[in-house]
Amino acid sequence: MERGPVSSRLVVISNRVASPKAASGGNQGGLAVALLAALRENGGVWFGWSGETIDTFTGEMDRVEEGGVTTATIDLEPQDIDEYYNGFANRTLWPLFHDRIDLTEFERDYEGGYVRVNRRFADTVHPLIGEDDLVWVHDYHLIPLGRELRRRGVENRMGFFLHIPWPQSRILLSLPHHEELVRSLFEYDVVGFHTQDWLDAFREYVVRQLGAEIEADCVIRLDGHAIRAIVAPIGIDAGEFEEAAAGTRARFARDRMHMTLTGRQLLVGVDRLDYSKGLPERFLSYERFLVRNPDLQGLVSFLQIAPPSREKVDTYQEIRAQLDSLSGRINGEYSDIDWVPVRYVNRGYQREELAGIYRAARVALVTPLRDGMNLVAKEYVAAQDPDDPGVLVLSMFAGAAAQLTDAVIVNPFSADEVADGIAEALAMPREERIRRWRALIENVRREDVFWWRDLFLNALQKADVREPA
Ligand code: GDG
Repeated sequence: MERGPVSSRLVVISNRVASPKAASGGNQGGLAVALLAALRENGGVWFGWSGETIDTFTGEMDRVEEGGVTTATIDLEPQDIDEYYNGFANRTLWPLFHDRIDLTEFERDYEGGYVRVNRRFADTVHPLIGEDDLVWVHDYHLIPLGRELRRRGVENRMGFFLHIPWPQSRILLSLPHHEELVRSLFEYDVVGFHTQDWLDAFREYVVRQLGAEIEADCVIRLDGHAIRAIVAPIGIDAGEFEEAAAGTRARFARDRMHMTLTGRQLLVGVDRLDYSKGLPERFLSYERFLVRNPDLQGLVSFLQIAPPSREKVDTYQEIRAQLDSLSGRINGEYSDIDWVPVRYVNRGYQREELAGIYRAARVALVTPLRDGMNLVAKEYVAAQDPDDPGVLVLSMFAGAAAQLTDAVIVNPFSADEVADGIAEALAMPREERIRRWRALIENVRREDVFWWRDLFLNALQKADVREPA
């Protein structure tokens, strides 16, 4: 396989933009680190929404240049944010693509806002794209952006990466104008997914529903446009995370944890507060574990870190209320004067602190109901002590399960199975923990975020340049 970075200048476009300052301070995720590194090496632009609002859209960009990288952001109108971000992206596509048709809202205004903001993005970013630049668009917020850029005469190589799952056709069919949305993906040259499952679901839809033809292994043709549809599982910056876990700040967090654990085994979960992450199911599974293993009550402690997200969307308020009530009920029922079974924390921590908390935990519970990849699973592995590593309990419905096959794989919908998985993880002898962890860390190190980036960009670099329309 071809490795190594490509040489073209890059234009990265995503809903939000990572700040080079925060990334160099080690306070941003692996994705930001990897993309900023490529932008620094090749020069380029990262474009997106500033997170701010403005009364009337002007298309004026806030540009910050640093070390050959320009970050360029625009402000959006409150209506744009309601309809595009909180609307079509997070009330329609997110739940639908995570198999939650029951939570999906179909509103014409949302779709209108989505198209409008994609046009605004295209109008503003278009002049920043140089002749030989590679254009890399990220995620479900911006599916039609490629089409909008082509309409404005952009002939560059353009790639799209989907960070969330691709749904089964029967689910996608419920989206009004689904065909138009999916057809717009054929304006890119490369379309990437985390797993073969997501790619297969995409292929099934475009072949059966749109009549696309599979030409070669990963080349799909529709109406004269050929795209390369590839599997490119995202990784983490494993080296950086392993270092963070061994650093002072991590050690401090770990010591703080150990002080309160007084010999108990720690189970940890770290997730954005999102219904796709299977948090109520996880709490109930842990309760099932306590019921089934009365001798272990008082000897374990479950810490769930869940920083709130997308708070304007009601389904996110509902999941929060549900978890407040569940954690309260479980604690009310099982606590003792000197033991609380669940510590449920609605705040975020610094990355280094998280690394220390992961390392203090004998078991990680990563049990989403549906997840494009799940980076927490990989971070947990990277943070472990090689001589005494913990055990990853991982949902079969996380994209990460395709790579992390040496985890304890569970069905997150079955409280019994997850409870058994917890018991198995806690009872696992050290030799087996070490054996499994070595297999896991080997994958996390090899298929890291730089490997992912190069895999995608090499495929994109190889694409033929489009003929002018
Ligand atoms: C989407 C897809 C895919 C969490 N709490 C804190 C914190 N985090 C960090 C984690 C991790 C990241 O947030 C979450 O990444 P995930 O991959 O788990 O999930 P999503 O946010 O849903 O991401 C997902 C991903 O895109 C990449 O393609 O894997 O499937 O849904 O890095 O560590 N970070 C800090 N404090 C916290 O309290 N600093």
